[in-house]
Amino acid sequence: MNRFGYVPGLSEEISRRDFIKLLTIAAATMGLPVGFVKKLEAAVKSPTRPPVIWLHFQECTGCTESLLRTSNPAFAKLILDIISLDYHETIMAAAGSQAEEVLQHMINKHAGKFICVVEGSIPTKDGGIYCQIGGKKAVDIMKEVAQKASAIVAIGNCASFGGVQSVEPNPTGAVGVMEVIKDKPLINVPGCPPNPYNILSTLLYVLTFKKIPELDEYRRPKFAYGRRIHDHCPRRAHFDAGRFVEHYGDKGHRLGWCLYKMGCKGPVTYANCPTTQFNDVGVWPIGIGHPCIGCTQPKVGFHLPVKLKVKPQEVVPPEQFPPITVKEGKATIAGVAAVSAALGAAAGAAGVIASRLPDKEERDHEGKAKES
Ligand code: FSX
Ligand code: SF4
Ligand code: F3S
Repeated sequence: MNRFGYVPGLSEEISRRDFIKLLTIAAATMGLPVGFVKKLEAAVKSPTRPPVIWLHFQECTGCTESLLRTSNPAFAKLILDIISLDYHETIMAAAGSQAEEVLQHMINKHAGKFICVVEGSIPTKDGGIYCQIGGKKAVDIMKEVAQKASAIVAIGNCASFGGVQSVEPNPTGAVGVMEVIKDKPLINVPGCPPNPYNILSTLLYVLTFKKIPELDEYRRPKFAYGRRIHDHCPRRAHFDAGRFVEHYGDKGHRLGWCLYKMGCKGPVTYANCPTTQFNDVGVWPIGIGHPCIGCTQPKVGFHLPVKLKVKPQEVVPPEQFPPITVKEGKATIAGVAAVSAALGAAAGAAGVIASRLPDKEERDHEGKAKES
């Protein structure tokens, strides 16, 4: 059965070079040494690919779209190659009652063995009547499919935490899958949309190691969501030095200064966006001059006003200190602007500390900086 409609690029073969490149990026995303690429390759080429049933509920389908329309068509092919995609409403040819039959057939055929990938939130208000497919409530479909699944991967902020639909007054009572399904291994891969490499790496991890990766308190894989954006943001030096964008298009904006005053949620959001970035062309929200809205973080993305300034959670000490010199009673850092840009948080943090210290403290600080 040809299950898929036309998806640009999917008919093309992946070159060996592209294949190894993608696996290498996935290994790096998981924090695995390059030696693991061979292990990932063996898992991808294994004849026993895990069956996957992919469900859609309240969402914009941006998660699937961003996955399939990546600038690298080999990526979509790889992700569809590593799994045996047996049901996916967006790209399968079947529709209507034929689609419902396929779903029933697949969950029974692969009972206890398939991975259920979910996109979209689940409405729970008024008995769940606000999202129905083929006359069945989303919440009932979810429970029925989950009961026979071996594990669930909730992708996107919607499926993970309720998404934009769950913002107060949350008219449909939208929740993430983990609020409805409590008795199955469940991984959240949030983002709006999630980074395709995080989806690929999560699926590859499960496939290769036959277990779910280490998760944080929100069930996110730690390899992708273990670091706060603010702690590895390339604009961090500007935050520490007190150089902020005040208005879009102002001098600071043009110079790439910190977006904190524009409501950046990087100080309370955990994700690998600064390092993994999107679309193979090195872009991500902060990189193109927009504050992070916290799309990977529960109760942050969509819940907090975009312009709201968040309270940084803790001060993380800089990893390096530039040399401090005292000129006319004022502490300065040699070439602070250039050094800040090169060293990131470290130089900027030392800069802002130094500019506020009285003379004696300046000297003490200088001494400590030299010792460390
Ligand atoms: Fe939500 Fe995904 Fe945002 Fe859209 O499926 S995470 S609204 S990108 O599409 O669920
Ligand atoms: Fe980067 Fe935002 Fe933190 Fe500024 S506030 S350093 S832009 S994460
Ligand atoms: Fe989302 Fe912020 Fe990353 S908005 S894509 S978590 S930079």
